Amino acid sequence: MYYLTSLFLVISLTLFGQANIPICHVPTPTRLKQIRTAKPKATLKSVVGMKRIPAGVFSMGSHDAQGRADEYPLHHVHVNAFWMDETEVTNAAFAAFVKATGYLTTAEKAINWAELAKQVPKGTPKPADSLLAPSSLVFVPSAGPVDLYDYSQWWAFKRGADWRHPEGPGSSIKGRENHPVVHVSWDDAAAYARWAGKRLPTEAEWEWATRGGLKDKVYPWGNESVNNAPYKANSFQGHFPYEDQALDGYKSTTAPVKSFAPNGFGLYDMAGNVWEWCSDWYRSDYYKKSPVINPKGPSSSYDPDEPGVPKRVMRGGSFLCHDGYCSSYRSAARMKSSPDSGLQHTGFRCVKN
Ligand SMILES: [Ca+2]
Repeated sequence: MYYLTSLFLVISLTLFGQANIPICHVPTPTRLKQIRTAKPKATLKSVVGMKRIPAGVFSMGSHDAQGRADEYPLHHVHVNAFWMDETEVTNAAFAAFVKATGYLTTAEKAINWAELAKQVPKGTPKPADSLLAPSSLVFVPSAGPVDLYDYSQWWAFKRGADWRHPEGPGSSIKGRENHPVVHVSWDDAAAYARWAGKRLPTEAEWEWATRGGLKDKVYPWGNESVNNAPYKANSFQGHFPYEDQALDGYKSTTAPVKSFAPNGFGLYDMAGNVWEWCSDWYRSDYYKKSPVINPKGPSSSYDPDEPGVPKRVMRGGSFLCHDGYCSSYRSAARMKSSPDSGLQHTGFRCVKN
């Protein structure tokens, strides 16, 4: 049985409950397939703003009981050397891409009902056109404590929300040129990467890079709690999802890139700030059969939470990650979403050989 692939559907069609999904896998609702029209082209070849990540062997996966089921078994992986963006792709950089190509992001296009109909139960009536208008998912804090199994309590599918309008109509990225771009789908991120003469990192490259040369540590900075000052990442302090105390200086929103100290490889914001897309398809059991040398992910996706929805990997957690809720700024933490989903806390960075 297919699960709905977006909060939009959860709200508008009221077809499914999420009661059996583990809390830690809840926070990233997905968006439905869109028509892909942009034709970006590679124009940039520079490694300016990138760090050389050395080749190495490391233990990939969780080293302790904090890990979720898909982070096991721990397995050794060799990764070749590569270049990686030292920061998440910023609004300014993404604007240059859009200016050069005329690219239209997934969130800026109306939902295609013919595509959507393939993923919902037969006989589902077509929603009103107004509900298929360009939209994206925006975080809205709840008024108080809520059922943490039900992400519709803090995610709203908002018409007009996109990378230029992170909180929806009326908001803008003016003054936030140096913040990571958000509301980008995997398709958008891959299009940017091609244009820039780069690519998205594999999941193995991403985890090797975030560890920054440290061996078997929980976070990119070591094992010290994310809640110990000085703060090491833009995350969520207080009571999720209704009271962000913003002790790190950024309340339920992005921080400018480089606001926190880099890891041992000179990479900023590998933990927190925004989720980062990887090139791999997501499979919950991939670590049981992963190749040892430069794994590139499975040939197809399988997420037991939503078996009918192909998904790509995301890493690093976001400004909405809370120590008691998902703690996905851990180096081993995995997340997944459909390639046509972009949210207010979803961005990316690129690599090249
Ligand atoms: Ca914060």
